[in-house]
Amino acid sequence: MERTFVMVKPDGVQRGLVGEIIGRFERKGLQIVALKMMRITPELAARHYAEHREKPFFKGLVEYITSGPVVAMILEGKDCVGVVREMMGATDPRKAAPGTIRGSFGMDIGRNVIHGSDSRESAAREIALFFTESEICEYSLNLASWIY
Ligand code: FUP
Repeated sequence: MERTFVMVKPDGVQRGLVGEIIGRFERKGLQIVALKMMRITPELAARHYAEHREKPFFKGLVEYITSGPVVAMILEGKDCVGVVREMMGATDPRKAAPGTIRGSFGMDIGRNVIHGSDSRESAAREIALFFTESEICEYSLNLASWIY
């Protein structure tokens, strides 16, 4: 079973979209195995977005992601990384397909509501950055045989 890292960004929290977004993943059939509200420090932001360090938007990205609390979670399910990416939609919300999370709720690439890992490798790295082992709950859902 695959895991991915997902985060409702500060604009999603401010706009009251946390329940809507988590609800979509739950209804889809993905299992929440870790969940917390937290404030991202500039240090954590720099590590999380290390691949973008040289990009012109990096400073604004760090200011945005540290500007208010986020809701971080680990989701589990078959092909979870790809399923979440499809549900999120394209990075630029104006280009994201209607019905996706960004396509439904966003208007600006610098305020794109949600983050989700882009590969299994990124997921493993980001899960380790944001969560300790003791924050992850292993539990079986009796629903599993109805979803798969
Ligand atoms: P994604 O994997 O869809 O979150 O997109 P990227 O890793 O390419 O970008 C990470 C974040 O940088 C995006 F969520 C938004 C921000 N970004 C910009 O602000 N401007 C850009 O031109 C590209 C990305």
